[in-house]
Amino acid sequence: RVLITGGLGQLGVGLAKLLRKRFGKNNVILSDIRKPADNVFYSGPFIFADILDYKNLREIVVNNRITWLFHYSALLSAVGEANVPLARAVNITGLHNILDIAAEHNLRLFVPSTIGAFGPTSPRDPTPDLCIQRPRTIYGVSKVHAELMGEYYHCRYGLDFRCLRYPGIISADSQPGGGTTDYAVQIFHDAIKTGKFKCYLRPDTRLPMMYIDDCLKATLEVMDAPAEALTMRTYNISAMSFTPEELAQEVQKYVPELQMTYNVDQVRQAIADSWPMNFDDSNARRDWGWKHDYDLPELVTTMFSYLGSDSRIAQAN
Ligand code: VAH
Repeated sequence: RVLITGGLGQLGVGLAKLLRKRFGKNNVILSDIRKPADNVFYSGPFIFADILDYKNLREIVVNNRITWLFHYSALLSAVGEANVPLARAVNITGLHNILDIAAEHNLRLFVPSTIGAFGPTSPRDPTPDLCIQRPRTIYGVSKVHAELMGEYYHCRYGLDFRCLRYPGIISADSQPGGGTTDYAVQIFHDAIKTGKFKCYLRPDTRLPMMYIDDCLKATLEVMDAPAEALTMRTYNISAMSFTPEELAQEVQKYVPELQMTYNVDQVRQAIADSWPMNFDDSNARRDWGWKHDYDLPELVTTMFSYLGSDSRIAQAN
């Protein structure tokens, strides 16, 4: 049985859909500290759980005979900077709870890391798997901690810990949770709704990005990989890198009237400027045959095929 923490976030619902196809609807349990919309209950089991409640988590794992755990509970980069004490509690103490339970009950544990686990002193173009990691956000610090602790528990206690560093993830049917890359999702909705988009990053800010289907595919592949194939426990995965300007040009192929304006948010610009520009994921491609399917044109085509590209403006005129 599978448990997904932080299951109501941008990635959890899509991951549950994929896993339920594979393992059966009732063998994949979503949990989160938020009350879900009714339809979430219809698509499979949901349990309200606080990642800081160790005893309750342990009961959930034992009573539901959990064998795989995907740990998505976290405060992302921008929201974490706005509430460091909560980010430290959820991203670090919450992670400790999960590590102890996973080691105690011999779970296969997936914890996502991020391009945000690197900082201004890391090589940025490209950023390899192994290099200096001195991130400047509580989110990044907590994710480096998760990588180091997961690898320690793997070496010391034999925990089957697996970790992928995600780029900014773009999805059509779910909202990102307060990160720095969220603009790349919002632009699609605003282009269709109003034909206007105000971007909080400079036009030339290059960041690694990935379509959600590639992200979920990589996550399942690394969890399925035979242990002997994994020369590492934490891998970069990459698909594309783009700037707001490049994304806008691609979006304007569908919404020509899109007006892009820039209203830079210094906090998120500083975070983005400290992150990788391009990701080197050669280890993942070598060890378990990782390869992405969606480049920028395919991403934009897929997003508009999902959201519909006949902008309200065109309809209104
Ligand atoms: C964020 N979307 O912006 C998340 C992610 C790679 C970025 O970690 O914080």
